[in-house]
Amino acid sequence: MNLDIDGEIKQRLEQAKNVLITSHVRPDGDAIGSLIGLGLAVQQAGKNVQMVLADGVSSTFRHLEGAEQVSTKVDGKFDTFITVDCADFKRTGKPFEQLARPDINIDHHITNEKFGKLNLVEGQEVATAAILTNHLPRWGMAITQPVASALLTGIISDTLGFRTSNTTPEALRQAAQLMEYGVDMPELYMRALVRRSFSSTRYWGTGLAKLEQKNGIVWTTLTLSDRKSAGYGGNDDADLINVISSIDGNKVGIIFVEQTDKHVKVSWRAMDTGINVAKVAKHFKGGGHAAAAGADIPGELSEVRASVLHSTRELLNI
Ligand SMILES: [Mn+2]
Repeated sequence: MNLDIDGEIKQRLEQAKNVLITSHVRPDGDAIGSLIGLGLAVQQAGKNVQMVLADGVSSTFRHLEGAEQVSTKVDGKFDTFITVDCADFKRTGKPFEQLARPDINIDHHITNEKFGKLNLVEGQEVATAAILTNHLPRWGMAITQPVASALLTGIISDTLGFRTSNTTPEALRQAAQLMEYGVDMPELYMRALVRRSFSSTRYWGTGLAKLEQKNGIVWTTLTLSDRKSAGYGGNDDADLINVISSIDGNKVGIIFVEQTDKHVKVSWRAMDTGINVAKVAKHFKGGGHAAAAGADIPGELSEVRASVLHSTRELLNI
């Protein structure tokens, strides 16, 4: 029988006994929500599930049921390996460096490299969690309240609360459908997007104090010592990019986050429709979406910043 992608994934999951699921480093709400949503659904179907994230679950998302099961190391045997919300296999991080390519790759990034044996890549969906909302029932997997909470968190996070330009009526219908499972949407919304820790707010302060703008680009830089002095434990921008990209009078927002091993994590946001920042991210071997993209660029902070500002202007004609 010639199966379609849903048929093939369903069959693969039915045969599975021990399932390993992961997502990308510095996981956002969609990475975590998709991982936990799929993980719990597969578990409820009677499989052993290992949910692993190289960087673990940040405190922002630890309220999700299932977050306590997420580990940072692969432990023991598995027969089925799944990645979610991961455009590039290398972005799974260190624990996965020696592993063979995954059996199933589920993602919504237009730059996805289709590195899985089975690839469910839907670039028009607002979140990987939105893909799972549609497909889990087709694989015979039940959406329960904890699964719905995790998936709704993914949709809320990637659409920044339904305000990104790719938000569709379909995304609102998916969210409404997930709410029907008794999910507390305002609470999930507050947790994912509004509530902040004291240290991450201080960290924002250091980034905001260094804000610069030139030629339609607005940017800031966060260093290792900024994190130390703010007492911020993560190695990301604490979503400051979403504040940067709300600053009027610019076309592109960029944030530079210094990393320990001599590289810089760069995030771009397009603030004008018609600008595709994935193009410039791709130039630096990163990826993402037209409106939001990122890359890990080796080198010293000031050099990376100069090169990125130059290429952003040149490649995007701004
Ligand atoms: Mn996503």
